[in-house]
Amino acid sequence: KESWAMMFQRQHMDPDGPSNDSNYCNQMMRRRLMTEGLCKPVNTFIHEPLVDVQAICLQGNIICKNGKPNCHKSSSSMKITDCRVKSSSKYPDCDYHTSHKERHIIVVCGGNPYVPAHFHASV
Ligand code: T3P
Repeated sequence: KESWAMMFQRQHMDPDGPSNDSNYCNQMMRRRLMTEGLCKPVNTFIHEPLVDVQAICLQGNIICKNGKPNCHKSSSSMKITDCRVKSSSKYPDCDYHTSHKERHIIVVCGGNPYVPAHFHASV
């Protein structure tokens, strides 16, 4: 079974990316299996080394939007790509806007070892 940690890596890690074309999200959302059953509406890919993203779990502990205390904000800004489904998109032809950004990211950490399990937000 896929663990939360493995699922986070599948859905959110692309350290060697992005390829600089506007089709990035259409390709990656399909390749990473987020267009099965529905088009996942919003998803962020992180273009930084895995160790640097895992290290966020040791940084700034903050309260998540749901009131839980296990959110962590990166001390540096990170290269990310936000994928957001277009309003004209019709499943199974999932069609996404691609936007490259540099932001601090907030992840939810869990488990032992204590590693990223969910993407929370970028700020
Ligand atoms: P997951 O829990 O699989 O990481 O918030 C619901 C989902 O949307 C959650 O998926 C995280 C994802 N999401 C992003 O990937 N980027 C964002 O900026 C936001 C707000 C949500």
